[in-house]
Amino acid sequence: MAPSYKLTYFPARGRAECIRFLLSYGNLAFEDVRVPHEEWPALKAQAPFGFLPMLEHEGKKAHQSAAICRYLAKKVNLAGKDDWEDLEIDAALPLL
Ligand SMILES: N[C@@H](CCC(=O)N[C@@H](CS)C(=O)NCC(=O)O)C(=O)O
Repeated sequence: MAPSYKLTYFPARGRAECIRFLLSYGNLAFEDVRVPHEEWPALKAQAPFGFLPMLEHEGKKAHQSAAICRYLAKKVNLAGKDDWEDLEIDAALPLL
């Protein structure tokens, strides 16, 4: 069966690595698509905001690495236990 998550990014760690970590931590199988830079211009128009990373799941497309990480952190029980801990986690993120 095909993985239910598909992560698309460039052949780099960059803004996708935290997403890869969370998917792997949660044993959530995912297709790890790494678009060669020379192929990107032809695909850019299909990305929701014209940039990567993009996470696809059940026919939906998500963008913005921090938002994707928050979503996955909840899925794999790594989110804060309350709003204050969520704030502290967000504050620890680099500017994205
Ligand atoms: N705020 C976005 C920024 C995404 C972003 O800047 N992506 C860059 C790669 S790190 C990109 O897609 N560059 C190609 C382009 O803009 O055409 C996020 O965190 O996901």
